[in-house]
Amino acid sequence: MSPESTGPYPDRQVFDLIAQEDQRQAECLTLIASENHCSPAVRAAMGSLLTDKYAEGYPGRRYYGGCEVADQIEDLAISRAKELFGAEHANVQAHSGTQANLGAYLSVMAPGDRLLGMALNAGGHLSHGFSRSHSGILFEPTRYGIDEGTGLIDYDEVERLAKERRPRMVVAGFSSYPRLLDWKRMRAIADEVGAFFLADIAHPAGLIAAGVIDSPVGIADFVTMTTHKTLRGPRGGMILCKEEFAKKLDSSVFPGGQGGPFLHVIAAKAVAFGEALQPGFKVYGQQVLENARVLAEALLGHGFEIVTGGTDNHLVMVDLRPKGLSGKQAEALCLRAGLVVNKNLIPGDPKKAMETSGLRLGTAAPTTRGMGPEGMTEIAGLLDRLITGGESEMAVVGARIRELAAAHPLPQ
Ligand code: DSN
Repeated sequence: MSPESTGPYPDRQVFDLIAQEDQRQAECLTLIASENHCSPAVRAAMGSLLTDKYAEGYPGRRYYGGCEVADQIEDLAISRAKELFGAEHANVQAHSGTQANLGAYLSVMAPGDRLLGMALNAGGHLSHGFSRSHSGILFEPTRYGIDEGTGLIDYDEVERLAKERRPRMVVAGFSSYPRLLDWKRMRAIADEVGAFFLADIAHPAGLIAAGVIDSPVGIADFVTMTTHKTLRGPRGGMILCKEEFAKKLDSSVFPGGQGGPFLHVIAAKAVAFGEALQPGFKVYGQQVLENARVLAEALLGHGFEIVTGGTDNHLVMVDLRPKGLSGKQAEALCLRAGLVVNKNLIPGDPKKAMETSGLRLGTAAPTTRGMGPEGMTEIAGLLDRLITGGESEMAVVGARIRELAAAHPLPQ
């Protein structure tokens, strides 16, 4: 979009920056596990006039006039979400994953109640009880970690902590755990201590929607997610729950935690759910998994350590210690060559979160661009050349990454 095409007062500053971002995304390869490239239809819905409309409340019960279309849009998003995940109830208003979690917590918890969630440095999320998150300030958090030897969740330890702390809410979910979660075991642990169980599927939501990994829907009381990661929708959140919690959940989201819903984003969520209901999305999910598996194997072949030895989802956690580089150094090298990745703590990491000993890679975005196993094998080789050779490899690797990006354009 040119600044001139935006109307009589072209804002060069902003639209030139947007053009720069378009170019950055097109010319680089994004391997950030929480990012993806949504469709032009999703973006068109987000850029629609719906952004101008206030619709506080829920379909049929709004505090503003003129919500006839808004109601249809939100109803459509809700019904598609329920169909996609086989859920009894869906709230599509949560602005983000963190808002979704707070909305779900506060529908059945009171300040001071206990929350058991995965520690941030073990792969959990800020909103699972981190001390400086509202989830850790409002509630009394206990955090479970992972076995530092295997990198896996020790469910016996989660059970022990649950029995000791008797939380009101048990949370399962992650932002950097490359394996599947045992939803049934977590449910059993929650039941043993009379707790609610929340499954945060922010990362694998698209894989679950595609039916290529197990779903916690029907097992957990609440299932929260973001809609922009593997689910490939607009930036936002969503909450599914059993019908018995529907009323409490809705009033916890609005008026509890938010005012007016973002109707333009809700419309874009509806579009993304519609896309995920197509048969092609299952193929996409299978390819994301296969690509991650191939990427992990190829990296192992280049002498990288991979946390847990591989992956069952879209995430590959690379332990850089055998290569003698920190995550921060590796991230900077990759970025200069056009490979966008993020540094990440690994189990038992001796380094701080701003330095780290690891990298987190994800295959959702390159798979959207049509890359397959061959591409993953090549990326592993390029990553190795960069990390082993450093500056001397920069020009050649950078040129090849630009070629790969050009050969795999963003969705249009
Ligand atoms: N920032 C997200 C991620 O990268 O996993 C979690 O909120």
